[in-house]
Amino acid sequence: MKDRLLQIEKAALSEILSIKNKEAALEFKNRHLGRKGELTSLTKELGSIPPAERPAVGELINTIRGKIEERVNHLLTGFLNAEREQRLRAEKVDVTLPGRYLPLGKKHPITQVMDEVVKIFSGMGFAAAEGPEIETDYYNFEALNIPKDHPARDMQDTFYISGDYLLRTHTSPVQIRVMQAQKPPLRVIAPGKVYRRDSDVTHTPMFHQVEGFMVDESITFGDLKGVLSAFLHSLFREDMPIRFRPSFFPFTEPSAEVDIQCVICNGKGCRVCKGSGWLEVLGAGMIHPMVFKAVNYDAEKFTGFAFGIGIERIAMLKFGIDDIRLFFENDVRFLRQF
Ligand code: FA5
Repeated sequence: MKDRLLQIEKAALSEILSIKNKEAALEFKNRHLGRKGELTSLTKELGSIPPAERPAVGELINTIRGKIEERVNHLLTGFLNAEREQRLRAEKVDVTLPGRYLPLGKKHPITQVMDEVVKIFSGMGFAAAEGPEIETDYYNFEALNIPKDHPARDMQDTFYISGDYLLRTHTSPVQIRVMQAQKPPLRVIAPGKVYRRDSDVTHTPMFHQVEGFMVDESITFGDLKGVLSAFLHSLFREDMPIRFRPSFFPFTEPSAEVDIQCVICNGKGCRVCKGSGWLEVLGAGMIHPMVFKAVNYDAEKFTGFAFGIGIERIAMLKFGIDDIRLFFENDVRFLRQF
């Protein structure tokens, strides 16, 4: 038994010298020191030798086990250290390398203009409201004094869905929804998407409007002019010439359209303003008594004005864009300029 043990020791210690990596070291350790290893089975055989020899043999087994264990653990530590060092070297960050360029996203030009318009009106005390894009005939037309078969329905080519439902053609139905829910005094703006069967260089089937209205006991056309002039001068420039022109909307009386001097030719007359020197930017007027009737407001007591701004139109003028469809093609070469 003693000879066998010394032989095992010799073989194991010489094998250790040829171990080249962690896997081989683990396999070696398991084979010699594991539960099924040679030394373990010899320990089990201790019972078959004379009792007097057992302590000495037992001690020898432990000494050999200890020696092998110490050598192989030393080897393993070396492999593990080398492995860690290699990993750290691979993870090393070169802080002197130039950074990777991540292009910054920006707000769409229409959103930029929309935000600016809302900000100017918020500054004048207007609160924002919203309404649904799928509307009923009642809110989009009827309550706004446009009964069925009224020729004014032709002013806005409508996308009908089914039955009474349609895609709203303007943000004016939000006037009705807000006035049904709240009592004057009111100062509200309602930004949102609207839809019409329309498509050319100044019209798209989906576009954005900002509705605005103010209702109280003594609101006059002078207030309308004051608020809209202040708005346009703030949005464009302080000395921008503007004009109010008589117009017609079934839900306002009197009605007006507001023009600004053509930003392309500065009023001299060009292709964009069709030689007039002026560009229309919004519709407005004093809220019609029939609209107040629809929301149960006392038209003898309250007056108010309302307006609707076409945001794409404003964006075209602000940025000098001559085809509205560019805003919706999502060509990043175009969008990157804003
Ligand atoms: C209206 O939609 C009225 N609701 C505005 C209003 C509100 C008047 C409150 C009085 C009181 P109009 O159809 O003119 O009006 O449209 C308003 C603006 O939307 C136009 O001046 C124009 O700038 C813009 N617009 C109209 N159709 C299109 C379209 N297809 N594409 C892009 N912009 C459009």
